[in-house]
Amino acid sequence: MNLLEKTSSQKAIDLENEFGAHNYHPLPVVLERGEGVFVWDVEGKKYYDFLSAYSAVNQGHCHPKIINALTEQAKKLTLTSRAFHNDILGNYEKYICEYFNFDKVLPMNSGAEAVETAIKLCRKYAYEKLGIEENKAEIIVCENNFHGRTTTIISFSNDKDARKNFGPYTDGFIKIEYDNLGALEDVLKKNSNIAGFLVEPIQGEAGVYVPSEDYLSKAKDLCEKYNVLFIADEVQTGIARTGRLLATCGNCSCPNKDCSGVPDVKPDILILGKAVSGGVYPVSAVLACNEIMSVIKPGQHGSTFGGNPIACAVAIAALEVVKDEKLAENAERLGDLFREELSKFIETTNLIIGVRGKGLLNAILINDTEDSSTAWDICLKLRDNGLLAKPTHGNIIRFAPPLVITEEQIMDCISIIKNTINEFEI
Ligand code: IF1
Repeated sequence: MNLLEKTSSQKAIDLENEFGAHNYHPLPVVLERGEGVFVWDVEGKKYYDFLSAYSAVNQGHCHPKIINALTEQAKKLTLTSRAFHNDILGNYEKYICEYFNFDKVLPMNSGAEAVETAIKLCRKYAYEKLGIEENKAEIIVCENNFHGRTTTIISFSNDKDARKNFGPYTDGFIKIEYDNLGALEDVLKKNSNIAGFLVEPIQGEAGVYVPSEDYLSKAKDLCEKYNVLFIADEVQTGIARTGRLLATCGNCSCPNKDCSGVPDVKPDILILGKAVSGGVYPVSAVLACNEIMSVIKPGQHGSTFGGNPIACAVAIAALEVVKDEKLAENAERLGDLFREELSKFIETTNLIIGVRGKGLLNAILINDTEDSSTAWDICLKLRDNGLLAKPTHGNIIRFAPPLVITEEQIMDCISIIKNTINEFEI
């Protein structure tokens, strides 16, 4: 081969650089194919995927059942808009409502759209049912949250990159410390215009920050006490990722686990995205009870693609896979194993100072300053050794493989991670 000739990977990267907006800084690897827990680059090198498209591909890449649902539906009917009915939307709505034990669903496409929908729903409910004066509603959110990229959502972010020079911002949000019940009650006590509390059950972007065990149930109790809506953003934590169908899952109708003994933290509004479709198609959803959802009337909210026939067919199949393949149980069992093995390992190295997470949403904390490139450099070595992961804020590496991973595969991945870090130290 002519050494001066560029590789396929380099060509693909160059094209993105030249013609695409530079709104990302991807790991230099160009993927061409995926199957289950594996992806292949354009040169044919095989990798374990330890990001799962930010927890969208929980069911594994190109799951045959989901792809079949996609292609069969695509041959029949793709989009009607909501100006007409279609023959699958109602079936999907019934299916997802029963699956998560809610009365009603509002289908959207991206996670951010579903968060926006939840905010609009919460505000409207506050004005029409809670008696809050128009335009005065406030929603409590947490520091270091990540809920998406729209103008309103970044208005209550405290990530500089996500916010700076995108103003003016949307009013009506009060930020409190995450995992701090005192701070939550303070605001609820002092302010009579609070409409809701929007929270991630585990903060993903903040570095897989798992709150204290009773945080969510006590926060829900406080919301009930002060009559405000508890809104869970399970876009990343939902669909079996954390070892339960939902990270807020208690004594609910979880099809995978007997949840008895764990407090039920049923949100008033549940926001889902990503793995609702197994990463095959953009599908998001907002679920609530009849009373809450009834405030939205024709013409007041919608989307051209929301609830389209392909989305419905794909989501039903993707949710069936979660049940059929007992992905919540697998995530819980292999997540425990993963943290146990890595906890033992980090005793032997001073490069890693901690491992944390729940189910198969985990992270390791690198012993270096926030702005150092150590996490990035480790990810490059992991890539060379056949495992793809991405650093997140503060020198943290997130590990979130597809939930279809087997014990043998996860042990193999643990070896790759250990060897890479050992190699790195030399
Ligand atoms: C990007 C993180 C993950 C989310 C929660 C809503 C959304 C997300 C809890 C919006 C999206 C993504 C988007 C992705 C990076 C990413 C992410 F690193 F920022 F935190 F997953 F870990 N709520 N999360 O995590 O969903 O509109 O994207 O469908 O590049 O923005 P979306």
